[in-house]
Amino acid sequence: MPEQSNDYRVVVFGAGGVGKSSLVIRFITGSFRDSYIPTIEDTYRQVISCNKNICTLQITDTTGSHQFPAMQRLSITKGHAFILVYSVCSKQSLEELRPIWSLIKELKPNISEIPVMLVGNKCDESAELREVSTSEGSTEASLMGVSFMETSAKTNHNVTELFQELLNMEKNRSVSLQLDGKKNKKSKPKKNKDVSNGTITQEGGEGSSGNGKEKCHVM
Ligand SMILES: Nc1nc2c(ncn2[C@@H]2O[C@H](COP(=O)(O)OP(=O)(O)O)[C@@H](O)[C@H]2O)c(=O)[nH]1
Ligand SMILES: [Mg+2]
Repeated sequence: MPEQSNDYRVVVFGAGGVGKSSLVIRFITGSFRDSYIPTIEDTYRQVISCNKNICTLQITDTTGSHQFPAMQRLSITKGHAFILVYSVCSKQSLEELRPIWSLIKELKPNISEIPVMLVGNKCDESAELREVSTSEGSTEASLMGVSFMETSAKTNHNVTELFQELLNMEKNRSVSLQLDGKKNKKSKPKKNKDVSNGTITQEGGEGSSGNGKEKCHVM
């Protein structure tokens, strides 16, 4: 059987210093740090639920360099979705995404079915520091045939949206983050099961996506 495991694996690529770790940490923990700690490769996990199944959103934060090609190939092979990050303050960081994008296309023959987001991070930075305009970023994404978004891990702009959009692009399974659409904390006593702070919500409920595919929620 081809593995359609309980894991949904997202891999984050980009040059060193563009804010990959900051984006992932912001998404997972809600915090931001100003210091720069070079990453080799870290994987963060977030429990989500797919209908009645518990599954894991695995986010792999990679190193910016090409020091570990074997690791890079492995992450690509295992990845279900990709985030390609550059800094809007560095044109070079956008250019540096080219080789990894070529490698992704080489290793994923069905690339058109795979969610990929080109992300211009650090959009909070002042206009003078910008080297890549929003329209340049967006044009680049169209040329690549992928989606585009500008983010700031620092101000938390578009961070959740980034992951949400990416999962919304998945066509083979219906994975989506529903962080705000549902008040699944403790606020609303639910008719059905509602495993308190873990909050497994099972019914398709309000935003039911239509085509009868599974719906996944963050827990
Ligand atoms: N202004 C600004 N700085 C950021 C942002 N994201 C990350 N940084 C800073 O950029 C540096 C590199 O971030 P890091 O996440 O370690 O980059 P990585 O090498 O791509 O993982 C750190 O000093 C961060 O504080 C952002 O959205 N805006
Ligand atoms: Mg890092």
